[in-house]
Amino acid sequence: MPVKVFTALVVVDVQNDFMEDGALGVPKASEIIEPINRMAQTFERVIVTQDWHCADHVSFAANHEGKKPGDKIELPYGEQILWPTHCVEGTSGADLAKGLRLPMSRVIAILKGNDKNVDSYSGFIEADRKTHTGFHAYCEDRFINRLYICGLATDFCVMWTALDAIHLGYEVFLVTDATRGIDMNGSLEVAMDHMKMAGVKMITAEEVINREIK
Ligand code: VGL
Ligand code: ZN
Repeated sequence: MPVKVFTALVVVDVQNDFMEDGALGVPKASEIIEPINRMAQTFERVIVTQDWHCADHVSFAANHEGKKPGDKIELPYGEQILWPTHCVEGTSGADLAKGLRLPMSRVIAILKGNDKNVDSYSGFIEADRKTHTGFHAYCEDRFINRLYICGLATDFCVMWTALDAIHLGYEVFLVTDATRGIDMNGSLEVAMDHMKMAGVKMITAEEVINREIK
C-alpha cells in the first residue's frame, strides 16, 4: 500500500540578525522572503525554527577572551566555530525577519540553541547530538513524512537540519531559490554536495507551489 504523504514547509532561522544588515548577516538573505511568503500560503503546516541564544552563549566570540568571530574552540561535544553575538533571546534580532508573512495559525515554532553551553545548527538535535528540540516528535505526532526546507544559512543551520531530517527518515527537499549561504571558505559548495549525496532533493519555490496546490 502506498504511504500517504503529509508535508510541511520548514523555514529555518529567517530572523532579523541573519538579514544583510543583521548581526550575522547572510549575503542576499532578503531575497528569500518573497518566495517563502508565497510558499507558506499553500501549506497546512509550517514549522519555523529560530536561533535563540542567551547573551552569555558559548558560541559567541565576545564570551571568550582574546577570541574573534571565525575562531574555533574545543568543547565537550567537539569543535565550535565562534560567531558574532546574534539572536539573543528577547531582542529584535531574534525576531522573525521583517517582511516574513506566515499563516500564524498554521505555524509552530521551534527554538534552538537556548542552552548556554550547547549550540544548535540543526532544528532537530542540538550540537551535543543528544538533545532533541521537539521538532521530530511534533512531526511524528502529525504523521509528517515529507519536508520542504528553506531559510538560512544554507551551509550551516539549513544543511544540518536537512541532514538530520534524512537520517530521521524524512523525504527531504531543499528549496534552492529560498535559501542563502554564509559561504566561509567554500562551505556553500561543500554543503550542497553533502546534501545531494545524502539524498536531499533539489526543487524551486515555483515547483513546490505547483505540487502542493490541491
Ligand atoms: C546559524 C551560525 C550560528 C544559522 C546560526 O542559522 O545558520 N549560523 N548560528
Ligand atoms: Zn546561532
